[in-house]
Amino acid sequence: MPKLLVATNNKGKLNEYRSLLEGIPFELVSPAEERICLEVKESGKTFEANATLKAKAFATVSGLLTLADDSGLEVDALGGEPGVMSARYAGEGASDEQRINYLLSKLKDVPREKRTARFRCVIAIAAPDGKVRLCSGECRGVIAFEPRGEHGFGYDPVFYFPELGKTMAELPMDIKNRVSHRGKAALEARKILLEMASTYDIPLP
Ligand code: ITT
Repeated sequence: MPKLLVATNNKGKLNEYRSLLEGIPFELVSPAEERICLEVKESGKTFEANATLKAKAFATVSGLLTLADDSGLEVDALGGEPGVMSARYAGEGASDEQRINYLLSKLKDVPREKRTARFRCVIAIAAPDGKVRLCSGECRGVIAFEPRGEHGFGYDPVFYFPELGKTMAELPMDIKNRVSHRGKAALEARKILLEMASTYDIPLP
């Protein structure tokens, strides 16, 4: 099977993609497994631009078909912040806990009905020849007043789904993958990858 490099340094994302892309006719490999150590400067202003930057950079270095995602949280009461700054919201090197505390402090006077937010995910699939395909997904929720749950990563403990009565971090990974921004984007990515596999002459599942 040809390899697909899942170009992320975020272990939470990598685990989710291993489950989300199960059964596709590519061998999923990580940068660590390919001995690639690369930090791409995310200088774009949009998720699309940054996903493309990451996927292209890793595809060039590895020579492999590469999938990267740029994702994050957009909070309505903060005019869409942290957006593309989600990973760096409380400064470089901050922990998930510090980012959550920073977000909660910014929202401390915001009442429940104004705490609406969405997670967005843009996936870029880049071939070593420079061609890129994009797909995206989003999910809506409310920012909770305090963290709850142990699953997932990032802002999951404060991203609350009113219709499920749970935060994203209270959902086991298979349920998160059914409702999440990444899960929705990955459904599209799966279609694109199956299409690409047919051009590699691989038997489809
Ligand atoms: P890579 O660039 O190496 O993939 P990263 O963590 O820096 O890893 P991003 O630049 O896309 O990835 O930043 C996304 C940030 O948005 C991530 O660090 C989380 O803080 C947040 N985020 C994205 N998806 C999330 C999810 O499913 N659950 C919780 N937080 C998420």
